[in-house]
Amino acid sequence: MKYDHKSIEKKWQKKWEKDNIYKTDVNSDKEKFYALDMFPYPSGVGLHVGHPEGYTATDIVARMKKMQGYEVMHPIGWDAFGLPAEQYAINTGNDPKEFTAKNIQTFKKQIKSLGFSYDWEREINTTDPKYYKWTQWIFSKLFEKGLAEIKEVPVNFCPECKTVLANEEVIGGKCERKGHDVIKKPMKQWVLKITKYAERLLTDLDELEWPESLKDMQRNWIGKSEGVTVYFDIKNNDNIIDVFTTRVDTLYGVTYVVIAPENKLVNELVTGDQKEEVENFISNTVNKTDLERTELNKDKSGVFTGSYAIHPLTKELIPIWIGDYVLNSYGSGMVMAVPAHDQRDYEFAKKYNLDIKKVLDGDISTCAFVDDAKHINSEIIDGLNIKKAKEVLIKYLEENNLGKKQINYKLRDWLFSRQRYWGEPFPIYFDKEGKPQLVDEKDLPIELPHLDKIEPSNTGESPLSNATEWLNYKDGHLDTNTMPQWAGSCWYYIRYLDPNNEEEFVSKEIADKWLPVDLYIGGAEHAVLHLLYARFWHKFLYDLGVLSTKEPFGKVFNQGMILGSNNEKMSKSKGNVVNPDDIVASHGADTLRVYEMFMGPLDASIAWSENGLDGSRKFLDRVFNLYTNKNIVEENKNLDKVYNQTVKKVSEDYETLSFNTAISQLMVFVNSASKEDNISKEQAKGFLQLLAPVAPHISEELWKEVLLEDSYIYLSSWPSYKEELLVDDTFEIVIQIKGKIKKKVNVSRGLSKEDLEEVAKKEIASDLEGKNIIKVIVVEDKLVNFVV
Ligand code: ANZ
Repeated sequence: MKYDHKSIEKKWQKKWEKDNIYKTDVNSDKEKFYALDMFPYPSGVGLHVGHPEGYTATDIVARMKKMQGYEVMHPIGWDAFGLPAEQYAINTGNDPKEFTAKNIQTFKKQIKSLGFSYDWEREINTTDPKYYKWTQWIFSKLFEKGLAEIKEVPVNFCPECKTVLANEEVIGGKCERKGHDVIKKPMKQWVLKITKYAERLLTDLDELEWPESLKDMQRNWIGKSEGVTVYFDIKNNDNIIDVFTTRVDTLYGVTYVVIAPENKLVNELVTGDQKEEVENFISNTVNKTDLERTELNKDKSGVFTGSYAIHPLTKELIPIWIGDYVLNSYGSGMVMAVPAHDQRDYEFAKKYNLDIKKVLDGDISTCAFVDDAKHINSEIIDGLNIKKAKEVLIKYLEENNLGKKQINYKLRDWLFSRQRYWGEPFPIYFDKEGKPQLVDEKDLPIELPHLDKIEPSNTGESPLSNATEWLNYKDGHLDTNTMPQWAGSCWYYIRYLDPNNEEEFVSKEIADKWLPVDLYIGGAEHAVLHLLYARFWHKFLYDLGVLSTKEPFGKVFNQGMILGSNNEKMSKSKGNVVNPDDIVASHGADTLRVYEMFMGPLDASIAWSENGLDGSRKFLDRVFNLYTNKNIVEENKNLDKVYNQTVKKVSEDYETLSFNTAISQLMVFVNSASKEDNISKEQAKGFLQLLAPVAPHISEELWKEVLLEDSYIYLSSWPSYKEELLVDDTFEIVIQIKGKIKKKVNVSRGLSKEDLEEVAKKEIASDLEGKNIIKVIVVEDKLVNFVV
């Protein structure tokens, strides 16, 4: 027998498929385990070696859980709407639907060649009307509950190409295609009110078994900040400047206030003599990104409005500036500036020669003093530290109606429409008065019409506005926007549970049994938005009463990146891309799986190595030889210890996703077994069962063809270990004469003191010859010392 991976892998894939062994019985009485992969976007370039990394990881756990007696859900599908397919279609004159269907075929073939335990009967595709019917349905519920609204929002617009651009298409303020300047253009857009869920999205993180770093990313994105809104009157103006501050204790150090260039108060505050300067300034800043505007190391610029605010406590006049470092979308879009104790204000004040007033006792000669200290120049809070000063001042401000406590979130409502073709249409029409209305539920799905021309139109309108006939609905016309790619991926893990249900998006009973997902593995690029959006929809569906769990994902893990062999990100232009098909052909799917799991910890980013790949293949060759060359016998106790250790370590390591160390242990066993003449049947079986989750094909081959087992290894029961066999039945003792070590020997456990003394005497008989033993000290399990 020869390890011919090609024929072995094909053979078993065919049989597994024919016997449908990976089918999930949703109604099974067994305990459930739901293993989820981030489903792929079926791009035109096919599978990347990064895909099988996460997929193998979930596959290992899913296979082990099945063998441990769980009913396992392990599905896959396609996140198939989105820009790249649309762009490709536009560039080549193809239809995105056909193009996507072709890509899915390729992906499917590639994924199947890797032998994952997917239940293909649950395959879903976000672009299938049978699927997006329910995406539209969820949207209609959001609309009914007032969580989806139309708002005028600035979108990226390229005046040269005359198109609206997605954020991903704007690179450094320029249109990705030809480098034109992109402007912001106000357009009517759908917005989902995720901010209503901000607090729950934050607090419920505490309960989740996610890496702390991942939770922190979500926390930072939500960005809860507790502070105070302080009101400033304006000289000769009835408006109020209400600033949000997290450092109200610095109020006495305010020397100017700054408002965002887009703030609605700007027009009212600018005095005649400042008008021209202000207009020039504003036209230069509105197109900068938020990041460019607020980053600490970026140059800050501003302009004086000509107006003055009145300090709420000292009644001093304070100049009102416009500054690009203030974001209109955060807080009130107005800031009280304390240059002595805020670095951004410090830089701004230095640049424009504004007053700097120190109110905490610290050094401000080169930069703002931002630490805690006693307050100075601050009347009622002099001598107090930050915490106490805040308390005193908040009380005073609240009592005198000069301010109030305030909680702000960085999280913004979710811009949910795109002026693009390749996405889900909205289940919305505009009636004769132009008011948005839900289409009747019986008319769902609103199918995406076929269009010959899918380019975004030059008014910035969605291409669907060209679908004249399709547009008509009742007394009005359908919405021409489409949903962003996030929509379909927000709830796909629910649809897998009940993919063919035509009555409901999921049967409540099935969802109750199978949610939450037990293990979710995918790339770190989705650590923030995808997980947050999915959690939002999940909580909304929970509130609707159609789901019973508050959170979608129990354990989440982000895999690292597989880099090119030159340690750089794999990319076509760098010529360092590895195609999994080539590896499957040259080394086999099992080798690829072992290799990717053995590269290092799952969350590390590691460079591809041909040597490493060859090493993994050699390991499988050794396994194959072991089983085809050694005799399988009823009993061989020599391997008891290493075998039991292997069962224990591999089971534990798979559970904690420590696949590299699990594979090391499998190698240790193979090394030990290779030195033996034969292997016991039980251990030969057990080892294959441990190997099968990583390398299912070779394990199945040896299981069936060498060990002649009847059932599939996937349907067998996970091996167990015996605690008492984990340790040696011998141990080492030290033999001394007058405290000097003479020899170390292994002796059997359980010997009495007298036995030990006897053994020791024999071992160093020559050293003791002619000597008079005065005393023997025996420390059990450790040493025998002869005093002569
Ligand atoms: C005065 C002050 C003094 C501040 C000081 C900080 C330190 P977080 O934690 O992010 O909520 N701020 C408020 N609104 C802003 C806006 N729209 N754009 C830019 N900056 C804004 O930060 C809140 C702090 O950021 C606020 O507290 C305010 O500056 C600024 F020694 O007020 B602070």
